[in-house]
Parts: sequence; C-alpha cells; structure tokens
Amino acid sequence: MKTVLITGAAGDVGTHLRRELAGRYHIIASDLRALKEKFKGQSFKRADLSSMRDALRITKGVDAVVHLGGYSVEGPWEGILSANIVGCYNVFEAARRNGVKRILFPTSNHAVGFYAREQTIDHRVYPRPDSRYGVSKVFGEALGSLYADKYGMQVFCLRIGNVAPAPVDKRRLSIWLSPRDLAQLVTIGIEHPDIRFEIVYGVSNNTRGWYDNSNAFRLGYEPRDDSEAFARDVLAREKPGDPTAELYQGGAFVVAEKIPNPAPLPRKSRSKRRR
Ligand code: 15L
Repeated sequence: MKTVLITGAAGDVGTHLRRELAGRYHIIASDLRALKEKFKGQSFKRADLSSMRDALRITKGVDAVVHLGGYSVEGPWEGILSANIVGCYNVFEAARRNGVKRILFPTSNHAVGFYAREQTIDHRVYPRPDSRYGVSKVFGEALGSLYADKYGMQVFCLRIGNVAPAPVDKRRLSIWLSPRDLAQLVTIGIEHPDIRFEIVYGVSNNTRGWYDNSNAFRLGYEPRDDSEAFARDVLAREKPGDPTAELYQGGAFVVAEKIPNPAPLPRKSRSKRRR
C-alpha cells in the first residue's frame, strides 16, 4: 500500500479526501491544527510548513504528497507569503531532497478567476488570478512546472472549483466538485503512470461548467456527479450578487478590495494597455 502525505489535512477538503481515501492508502495527515475528524489507519504529524525542517521531516519516506496546506481563501499578504509561497516552496524542495517523485498540487479556480463566465477555458490558458490567494496558486503551478522540467518530478495540478457535499450557490453549480469525484482525481494523480506535469480542473461533470476538462478525461477521469441535480433548490435560494462579480469565474474574489487606479494612465497609453 502506498504511503501518501496530505498537508492541510485538517481543513474541509483534507477531511473529505481522508474520508474518501481511508483504507486505500496509508495516509499521513499533517497540519498545524489538530484533526477534528480521524479515520482508521491514518497517522498524524503536526507541522508548520513555513519551516523547512518541518517540511523535511514530514516528507521523508512517502510515495506521494498531496499539498493542501496553506490559506484556502484570500488573506493578508504576510499570511499568503508565509503559508502559500514559502510553505509551498518548502514542500516541493523537501520532497525533492527526500527523493519523493510525485506531488499533487491542489491549485484553485482563482488562478484563472479573471476569465469571463461566458468563456470556456482549458488547461492551456495563461493564468488570470483574481486575488493574492490566486497569485499564490499560480506560483505553485509554476513551481511544479520547474520541478518537473528541472528535477524530473511528477506533478499533478488540480485546479479545484469548490469541494462540498452539495453546491451552495449559482456560481458553485458551475465549479462544484463532489468528494467522491475529488477522490477519483487524486487517485489518478497518485496512480497514473504517465504524469510529468499536468493541469486538470477539479470539477464534477457539471452541466453548467465553464471548463474544457479534456486533459482530465484523457487521463481517465470519469466524474460521477453533476450539480444539475441540485440546481432547482440552489437557484430558488439565490440572492442577487454584485453585477461585476457575476461576470467573472472567480465571483466575489474578483471584486474584493477592488479600488479605482489611484494614478490613472495617461489617455494615449490606455488603449495599448487594455487586454
Ligand atoms: C477556493 O479556492 C477556496 O479554497 C474555497 O474555499 C472556495 O472559496 C472556492 O475556491 C470557490 O471559489 O468557491
């Protein structure tokens, strides 16, 4: 049985994943916080990933790492820097030094949150992060690419939408990922023999999805769930949101802290700088 380290194991996604994978792998669950839910056969190692020493200690002797640790929403720069930039670097570097070949990096829809909802995007689009959090996820994807190209590591980036037992609002109808579909994608990331560097979308088979997830399908993903089963109830509860947030895939992350440019560009250069 393979030994899989899950960082950030106490969080919501980590807990869903540990529940789904219980008994299928020997799981080492790691977090700064204690685990609220425990599952049979899983051990716990407390670690602060901003410390290389801790990262080296927990990545020793494992077959694969699922690096969920860090901020999972927008946060102050100091927190994002230490948990998501330094922490992510430490995990990749510690894994490399300990000879761990395979890393799964659960990135986020917020790495591409500034794409319009009307656009269907695939794994090849350039990043358009919608927040400091989104930038930190782009950093992790870039680091994964570097470690794959330079050190031959096998890196599987999962751009997760929203993991929950059921979609909670209209936006999540498009990006929902059920816990069992999450587990299927993670299993592909751990087991597929031909992973070098891959980006796939972590979403179920949602009728209202925004993604062309052909890369995941190519690797054998067969999602079992579709958020449409919940659509009637979700839409009946939906309250009107910010009209700008409604245009973009990242939703509220796009408009959080948005302020007008304090030093607007001179008229001539405006059109050139527009994308
Ligand atoms: C994410 O990346 C977050 O980790 C999660 O908490 C949700 O905010 C999710 O995106 C989302 O976009 O719904």
